[in-house]
Amino acid sequence: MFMDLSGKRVLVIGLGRTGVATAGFLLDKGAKVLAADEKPVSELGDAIEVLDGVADVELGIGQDDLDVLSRADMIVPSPGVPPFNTLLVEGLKRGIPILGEMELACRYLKKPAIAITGTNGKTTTTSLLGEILAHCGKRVFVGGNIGNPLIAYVNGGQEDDYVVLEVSSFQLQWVRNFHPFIAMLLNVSCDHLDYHGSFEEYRSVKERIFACQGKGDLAILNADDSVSADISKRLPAGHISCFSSSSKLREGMFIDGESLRYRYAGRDEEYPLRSIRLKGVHNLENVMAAVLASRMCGCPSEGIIDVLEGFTGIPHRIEFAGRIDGVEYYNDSKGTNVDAVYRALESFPGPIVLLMGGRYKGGDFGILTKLMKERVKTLIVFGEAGEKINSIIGGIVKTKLAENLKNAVDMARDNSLSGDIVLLSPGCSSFDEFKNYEERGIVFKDMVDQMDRKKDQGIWANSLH
Ligand code: UMA
Repeated sequence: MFMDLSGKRVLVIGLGRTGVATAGFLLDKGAKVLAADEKPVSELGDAIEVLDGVADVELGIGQDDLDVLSRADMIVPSPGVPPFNTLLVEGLKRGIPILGEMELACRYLKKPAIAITGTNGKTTTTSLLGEILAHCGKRVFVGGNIGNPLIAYVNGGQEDDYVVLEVSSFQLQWVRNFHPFIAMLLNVSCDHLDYHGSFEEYRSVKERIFACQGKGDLAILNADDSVSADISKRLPAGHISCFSSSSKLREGMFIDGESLRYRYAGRDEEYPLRSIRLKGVHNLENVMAAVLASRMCGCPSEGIIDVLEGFTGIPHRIEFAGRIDGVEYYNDSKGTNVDAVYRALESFPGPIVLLMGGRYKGGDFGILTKLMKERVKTLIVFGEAGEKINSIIGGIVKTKLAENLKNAVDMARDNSLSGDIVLLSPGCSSFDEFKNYEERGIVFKDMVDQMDRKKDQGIWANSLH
């Protein structure tokens, strides 16, 4: 499936992490790169440092520069470039091949891939699985949506035993030949409707993770998820393993009293809940998915338990940010959709001061109503989506409107008492105020840190409660 890229003119759209890595790969293969971005060249940061002045790279192509299409033999859009992008729509009309970065990379991948998708839990499951495999003596590359583009990996020596990939719906948008020998779908709920246009489209894009699997491959699914149940009826994989947090399965993995139980082909193994340090039922689902995959790769259960005992999660996902005057602050900046907020709320009995806001990207906030009534004492909405969230769920509990994250954190401090949880779980993307969810999470943690220091210096001790 290798392609002869030598001398080909390839239009790369988007010059972030993926675009820059893709351009590097293409240049190594002898292609010419036509590099387009919606931002002016002066704002391209890293891309300029790497690509400016390089022979065979044409920079400064705009998003509406349709003339470039007459010179392009192929298009590689970055994951964040939506399918309705003008260059993509017109390129498709003109019959120019469009390959996503994952598609291009998988054609050069020599190592077995394990791919993880789902609306929530992808990053935790990917990191955990990577750690288990490494602990059990396997050489492993962990990449994809988690931050290291696969295209950069396939440009190197590929010396690992396994490639573990977090795969987003954006990365599945333009794949045809992507073939992981283990593919998993953790759950599917409303997300990224601003990109995919409809839930149906989002769901069908997610399903592409399984499309090229065959008899020798394994599909891992969540038995509690109705969308996955539907998908399971038409899977090409020869083996299917399921996990469930709500019912006992004849085969697969499920919660059984104080353990996770794994039953498969006569085997019966237990993973004690007390050895798992991650919070929340949703994380038990992530653990089960990672265990199923790692057992398939030959990792022994003792080695898996060792890792579970030390694994405390990933940054920005219900991450403990500090404790000030008995109030615990949690950073869930990666909770950028409604389902993630639901899962974060499930993880704490309350009382919770909940911070939601950012840029609205669709989703049914109404599903939070019941849990909010039970657990949230104050809702603080902020940013571009603040008014909208307020209009949908604002009346359910005491609600305050903040202009931005900083005001929201100040309000949270003033509205919390010892024993409360302050939870930033925005349910929206960060792009109205920040570069990405990581930056938002770091800013939140810095604010908590500052608060702690001010408290130590007695700066606002008098204004407290
Ligand atoms: N751009 C355009 N036109 C557009 C949109 C973007 O020109 O219509 C340009 C931007 O100006 C920018 C560049 O494209 O210069 C950014 O490209 P990108 O958004 O694809 O971002 P990358 O830096 O390449 O990072 C991507 C993933 N980003 C997205 O999917 C939005 C990263 O996932 C991933 O870690 C990285 O590739 C490596 O694989 C981030 C993410 O937010 C973490 N993912 C979403 C999520 O998890 O919900 C899917």
